[in-house]
Amino acid sequence: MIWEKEMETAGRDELRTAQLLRLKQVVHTVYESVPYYKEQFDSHGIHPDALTSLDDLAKFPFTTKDALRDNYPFGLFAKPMKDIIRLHASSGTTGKPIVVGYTENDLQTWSGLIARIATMAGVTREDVAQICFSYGLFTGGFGLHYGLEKVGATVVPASVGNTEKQIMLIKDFNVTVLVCTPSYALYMAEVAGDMGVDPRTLPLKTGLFGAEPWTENMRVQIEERLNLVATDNYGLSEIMGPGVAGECRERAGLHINEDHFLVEVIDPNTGEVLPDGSEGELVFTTLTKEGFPVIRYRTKDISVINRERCACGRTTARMRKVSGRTDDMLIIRGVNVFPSQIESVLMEVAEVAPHYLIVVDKKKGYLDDLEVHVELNREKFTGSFRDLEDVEKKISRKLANVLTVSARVKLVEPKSLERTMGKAKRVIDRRNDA
Ligand code: DLL
Repeated sequence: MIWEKEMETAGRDELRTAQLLRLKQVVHTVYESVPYYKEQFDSHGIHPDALTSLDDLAKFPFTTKDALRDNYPFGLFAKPMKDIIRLHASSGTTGKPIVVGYTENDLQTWSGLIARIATMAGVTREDVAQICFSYGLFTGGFGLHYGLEKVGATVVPASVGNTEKQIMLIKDFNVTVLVCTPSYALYMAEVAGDMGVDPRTLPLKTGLFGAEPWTENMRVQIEERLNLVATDNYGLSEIMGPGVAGECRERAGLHINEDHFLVEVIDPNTGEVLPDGSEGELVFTTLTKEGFPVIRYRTKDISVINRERCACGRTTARMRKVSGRTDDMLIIRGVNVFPSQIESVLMEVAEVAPHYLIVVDKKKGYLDDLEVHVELNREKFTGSFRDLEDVEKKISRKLANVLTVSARVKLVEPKSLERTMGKAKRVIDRRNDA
């Protein structure tokens, strides 16, 4: 089923016409109602009237996280506070968060877009959906909540924490859709096992996973352990929260809700707009947001755009699964290394479990040292101490092949690495510690 068939299957020309109309409006709105944008556009010598085609957007300046932070808390809102009926904030661990505001129309739009991505993933009103994202300033809990209600699914607002109880609810309420981060899904499978419940026997059918990067190999692990179809969905607070893009059952890229979010891919170093099919940084412009419209927001997320029609019938652009962030990239002895490359290798090794931590340090005070901690999988590893070394060496070799830089592998006890219920922390970089 397609939630908003007319929009999701519109011809490209029709879509572009609608986008242009909305884009013209939003650049005018921010110019007139948000002093920051007026100042930015003026200093770049560009006026909203200069936008006559979608390509003209490239002439407008980018908006960065710093700009949002500098205007904390409400400086970039385009509506007076009396029209803002909800606030959320991004999950920054340091400094001030980014605060986002929604008007009543924004919330309506948001739940409609979540309804789209949930429907794409195969959710219907017959489903019981357990939302294990935190309900609070984070956009995950409330965002998915209202959209799933709109679809007509029975929503279980379980939030995060008390994982044993979560498992009990899944069983007792006959929950068919699990909504959380992929890393929490894996943790749930583990906790179920500890409780003596075979996670494969849980009633779950579909996973709506998002809010953090995860590889295709991680997907295989989750599906195998939980016996469900795992789908990916993407979003960010600055643009809306979840609901920016999601996978259909083809799982051949995430459909971007392009009639609401205009996407560009840029070279992160030069800022140049790249053609479809090129890997680069995603940049989004909101087309319909009233409370907090954003022009050319640099996400730092790395992906590739494909605008071919999907086998599911939808015509919206698809983004490849996010492979990482420009600021996630580790430079190890001059070589660029992405955590997703490491994850991909680890997930293919039977003797280890899908829980890992990347530790980067400086050896002898100057030499970058990459160490990968990964948990042993007791079910698959039955060998002796000597064999452990062989497994470590095998993984090291595979990593060296993929990364072109050497990494030490340290097998650690099962369940010894920290588990998170939200976004997993995969990297500890100690190089700049005093
Ligand atoms: O994580 C919104 C969200 C909630 C999306 C629930 C999906 C489900 P933020 O906390 O602002 O918002 O974090 C946004 O998380 O820029 C990406 O780096 C990352 N991210 C989000 N979804 C995905 C995904 C929410 N599916 C930041 N794959 C984004 C990879 C993702 N990274």
